[in-house]
Amino acid sequence: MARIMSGVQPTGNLHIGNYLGALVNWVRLQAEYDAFFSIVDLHALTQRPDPEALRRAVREVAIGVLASGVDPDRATVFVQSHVPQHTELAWVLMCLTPLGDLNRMTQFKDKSHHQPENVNTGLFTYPVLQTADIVLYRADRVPVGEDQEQHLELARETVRRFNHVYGETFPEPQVVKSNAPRVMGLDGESKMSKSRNNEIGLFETADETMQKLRGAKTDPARLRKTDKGTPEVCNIFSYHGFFTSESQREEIAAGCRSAQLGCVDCKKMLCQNMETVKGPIRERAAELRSKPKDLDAILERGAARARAEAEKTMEMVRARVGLGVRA
Ligand code: AQP
Repeated sequence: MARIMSGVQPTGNLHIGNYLGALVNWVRLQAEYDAFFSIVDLHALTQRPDPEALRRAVREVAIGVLASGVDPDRATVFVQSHVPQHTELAWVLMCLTPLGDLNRMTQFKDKSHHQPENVNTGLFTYPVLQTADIVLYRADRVPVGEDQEQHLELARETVRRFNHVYGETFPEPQVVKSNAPRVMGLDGESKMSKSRNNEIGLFETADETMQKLRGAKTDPARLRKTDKGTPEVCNIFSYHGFFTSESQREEIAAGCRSAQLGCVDCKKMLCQNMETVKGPIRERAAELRSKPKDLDAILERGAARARAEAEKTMEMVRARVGLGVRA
């Protein structure tokens, strides 16, 4: 069975961008692949989170992954820092990665811009740790959103370099494209992000979501209810693409174009449709939250399997690069 690996950062609450862009795929792919899904807490340290908040976020993100339908009996679900081999391999790969390659990473530039007070080395070497996350499990495929494609290209380059220098060791990981590679934020300007305050939370109630939707950008040319709108340029209409049936979308588009349907009503319909997805996830999350020991056991089981696989890889890597004492 081919293998996939993917991760999610515990940097805040999961949002519908993470759900549509990543988790929906994870659930689909766990049936076809030997899947490794990680809550990548070492990556989250690049944002210097409050320790208690980080611990909480790790649990909440794990709960979100499971509540979305990832089955720990099928997939290996684990926390990155429970497998120390990630950082060991990252160091080996860092020693193979030219500075210039990392300098080109747009996410580093973007994140440095958004946290100018904390442009740390971890933020810069983040893609190398991400490469280690993938190749540690010798993954063939990696499901990611559009924002991660450049990092994946770097991972492939690193694999080629390692295999060239030390002999064929890792498969070159291929991207599995998401059906929702870039879900936009409520601002309609940047991708939905945990740290940008532009998100619809996966665990939010319908009331909380509606409150956020009220202030969300729509067709900028539609200033009054009586103005005719253009659904194709409306961010809210793009969300309908993920949550609303085709026939209702056609009705909404016609109502918007003719000014028969106002933006608030359009948002209410979206909120209702989202709730049919988010409601059951919220219920499963509440159930998981009420049994913390079960969650611990799931994550410990996942970590044990991940460590065993990671150690197999590291034994090979250490031997190839010349680490360890051997006669
Ligand atoms: N807006 C998005 N649209 C589609 N996919 C998305 N992903 C994230 N945002 C969107 C995908 O979700 C997975 C996990 O992402 P992550 O938590 O590891 O990091 P991220 O991409 O940096 O997500 P955020 O929410 O933007 O986090 P912060 O604000 O902390 O940087 C990945 O597969 C990602 O592609």
